[in-house]
Amino acid sequence: MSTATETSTHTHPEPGSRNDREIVDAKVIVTCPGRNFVTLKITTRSGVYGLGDATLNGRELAVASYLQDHVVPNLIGRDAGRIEDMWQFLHRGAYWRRGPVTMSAIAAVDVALWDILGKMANLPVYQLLGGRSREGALVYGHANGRDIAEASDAVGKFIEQGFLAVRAQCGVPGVKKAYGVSNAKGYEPAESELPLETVWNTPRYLEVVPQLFEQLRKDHGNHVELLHDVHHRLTPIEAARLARDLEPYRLFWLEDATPAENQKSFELIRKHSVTALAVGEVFNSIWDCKHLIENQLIDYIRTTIVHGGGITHVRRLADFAALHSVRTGFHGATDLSPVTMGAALHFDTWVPNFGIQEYMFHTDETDEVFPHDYVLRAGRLHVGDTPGIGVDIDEKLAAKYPYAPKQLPVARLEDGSMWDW
Ligand code: KDG
Ligand code: MG
Repeated sequence: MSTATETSTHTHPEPGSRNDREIVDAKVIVTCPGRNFVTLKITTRSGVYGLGDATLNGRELAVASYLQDHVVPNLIGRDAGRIEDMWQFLHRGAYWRRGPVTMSAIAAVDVALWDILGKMANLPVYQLLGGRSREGALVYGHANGRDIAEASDAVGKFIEQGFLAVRAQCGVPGVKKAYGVSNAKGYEPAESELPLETVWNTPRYLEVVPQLFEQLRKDHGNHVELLHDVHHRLTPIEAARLARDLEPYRLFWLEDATPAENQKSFELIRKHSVTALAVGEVFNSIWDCKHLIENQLIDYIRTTIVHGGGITHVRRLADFAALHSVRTGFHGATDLSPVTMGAALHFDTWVPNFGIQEYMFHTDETDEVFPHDYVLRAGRLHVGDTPGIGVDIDEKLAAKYPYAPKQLPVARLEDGSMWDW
C-alpha cells in the first residue's frame, strides 16, 4: 500500500533493532465473552506483538471502525518504539482531536506499543514507567442491594472477602431501576439492544442515600472505606447538599456528584462540604479536568487508560494532578477489558499519587479470552512480572463470541424529560 511505503521512509532509520520493531500487522478484534470488547493487536517484524483495549461501552463499533479504517493503515511500516511520536501523530495529526472515540482508539495503539516495548526489553511496564512505588494497588468492589438491608449485607460479604474499600449503592423507594443496583447476573448496565428507559426521582434519592451510609457505619464500623457513585444525576446545589449530608459517614469519595462539563459547578459543592470528590470516568483529555485539578475542586481523578488516550496521556494527567494534591482513582467497571485493567495496574503500581483502583470481577468467559497475571490478595491487586502488560488474548476463543449489539440505558424524570443516566 502506497501510504505504508511513504510513511516508512518518513521514520528515520535508527541504529540497532529498528527493523525488528517495524509494525507489520495491526488487527482489530471484536469479541463478546459475556460483554463486548474491542482489542487492537499490533505485531512487529520480529514477531513480538502488543495488545491495547479500545472498548467504548455501547459505541464499540465506532471505535473499531476508527481504528480499522483510519488508524491501522497509518501504522504499517512505522517504528513501534516511537511511542511518543505515534501518540502525537495520531492526536495532532488527525486534526479532529479529543473525544471518546478518538481517544479510545489512540489509547489502544499506545498501550499496544508499551506492551511491545516491555516484551522487547523483557521488563514489566511498571518498570519502564519508573519502577514500583507500592506492593499492591488498593481496590474497591461494588456492593449493592434493592434496599438498605440488602446493600449492607452485600458490603459485609466484600469485607469478608478481604476488601478494604467498598462502593455502596441501594434501591431508591419508588424508582424501579435505580443506578448501580444489579440483577442476579451482576452489574452490567448495557443490557439491551436499544436503550432501556428508566425513570428517576431526585428527592427520593437524596432522602435514602444518607440513611444508607448511616446504616453501613452502624453495621460495619469506621475502618472500611466506603464510596458512592451519584452517576451525574444531581444539579450542583443538590450535589452540595448530598455531600454535606454525607459528611458524618466519612466517605472515601463521592463520585460524579454532578455532570462536569461545567467544571466551575464543583466550586459550589466545595463551598458547602468537605466530603472527598471523584470525577472523570467520562473524560478523555487533560483539558476536561484542567480547571477542576488546578483549582483543587476534586480529590481523585478517574480518567483511565482506555478512554484517556493511553498510558502516554494519562501519565501527563497524573503528573499534573500530583502538583495539585489530586490522586488517581481509575475507572474499572467490567466494560474496561482485562487489557485496560492490566495496563492500569502497571500504572497504579508506579504512579506516586495513587489513590485507589476500581475493580469488578470479569466473567469466567472474559478471563479465559484474556488470560492475565494480576491477582487479588487481601484487598489489593498485584501485577505480575510478565514482560509488557501481562495480559494476552486467545484469538480462537474470542472468535467463538461474536459481537452482540447492546446500549446503555437512559434516564427520564417522572414528567418524561430526559435526564442524565
Ligand atoms: O459504561 C458505563 C459504566 O462503566 C459506568 O456506568 C460505571 O459509573 C461506573 C463506575 O463508576 O464504575
Ligand atoms: Mg462511575
